[in-house]
Amino acid sequence: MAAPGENLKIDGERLWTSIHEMAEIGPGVAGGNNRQTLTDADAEGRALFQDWCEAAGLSMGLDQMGNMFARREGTDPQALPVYVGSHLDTQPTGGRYDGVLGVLAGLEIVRTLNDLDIKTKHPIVVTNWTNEEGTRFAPPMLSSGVFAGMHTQDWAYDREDAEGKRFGDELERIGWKGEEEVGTREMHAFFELHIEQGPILEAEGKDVGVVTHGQGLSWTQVTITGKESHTGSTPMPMRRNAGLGMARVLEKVDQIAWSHKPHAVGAAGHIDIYPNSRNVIPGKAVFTVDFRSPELEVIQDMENRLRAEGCKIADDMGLEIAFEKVGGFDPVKFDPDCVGAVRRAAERLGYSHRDLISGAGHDACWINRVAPTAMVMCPCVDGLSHNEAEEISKEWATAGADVLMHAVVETAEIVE
Ligand code: HGY
Ligand code: MN
Ligand code: MN
Repeated sequence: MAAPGENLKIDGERLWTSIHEMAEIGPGVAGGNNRQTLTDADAEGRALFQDWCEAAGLSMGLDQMGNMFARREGTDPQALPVYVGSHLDTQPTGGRYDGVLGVLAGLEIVRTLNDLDIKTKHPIVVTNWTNEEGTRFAPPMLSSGVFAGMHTQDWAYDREDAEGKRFGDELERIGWKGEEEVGTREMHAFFELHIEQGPILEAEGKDVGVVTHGQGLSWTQVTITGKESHTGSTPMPMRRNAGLGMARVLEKVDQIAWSHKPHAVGAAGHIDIYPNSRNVIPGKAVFTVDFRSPELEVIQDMENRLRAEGCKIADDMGLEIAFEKVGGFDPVKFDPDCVGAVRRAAERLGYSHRDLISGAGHDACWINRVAPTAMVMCPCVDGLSHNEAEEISKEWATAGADVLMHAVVETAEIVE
């Protein structure tokens, strides 16, 4: 396949402007974003994205999980499209670039090809996957997971947020539930640009990450039950303190992850304590343990040790403990041909680059099960993400989008 010329570049200024226009929707309280999935802010962001796609001459498809597919025709309508995208939903204290960079870089590719009147044999489809973050409705990558056949749609529709609202009802309420059956689309390939959300690229002074693998993820929700009682008048030996039990389990989570250094990681980001009153011994603690590793057997070992150690701690303290697997996916090896297209693009464009294992989960991790898939990453300042202070440079965004475009256009086959 003919490779695009090294002078084929996106319009970095236009991409940067679009990213910051999107960032005005669902603002956080500290300069980032709170555009959680299936909120009114998510609906507003989707509408803006749709407007931009239509202005770029794209036709929008919408499936029953709210996944958005904006199509640019190819010269061969029978050819399977090359998909490119990410997610527009954010964490409650999210940054402006996590997910958004990948969706809007896909749109920027189309805008650039339109400007230069470049045609490709395969259609190109810019994608927004619903609920990648999994913070309001667990698990993460929910809708790309349904698309890839990892979850049933009914199960996804029944996921509930902290207020007991159902995913299916909220999708209906915001008016972004489509007619199209989920997962029927066939892809020639899928590419996703994402910020690294880790420190490696910046520390090594590299412009681009060529993502060869994604580490696996395991989310176990733990419920510890003790007995609510007065913090003043209950003698220490009589206490059944669920909060203390949680603290001891979380100390074990840290030790388990460290025991698999340097790659494994473990922590709990979601923690609810009941009744959360200053003078009541906690009767219940509910928290989600997030374990990750590039090696499946390490993840399995960490899950098993969490259960064994947790039961021991609960028995010693006269507490009850229950475990529920609420999310997870195996480590991912991306498609070598697509990874090669990314690497060749970085070389052709003269961007410094290095192979990378993704520390975070992405929609590409699920789509890799149904189509040849690869990812491009750009650095982020101090490796910080899932924090409103998340920051990247326009140059990093531009380099990542240039590489993404070359990989997409080479795979979609330029028509001279
Ligand atoms: O959890 C993750 O890795 C992703 O950011 N949702
Ligand atoms: Mn993301
Ligand atoms: Mn994220």
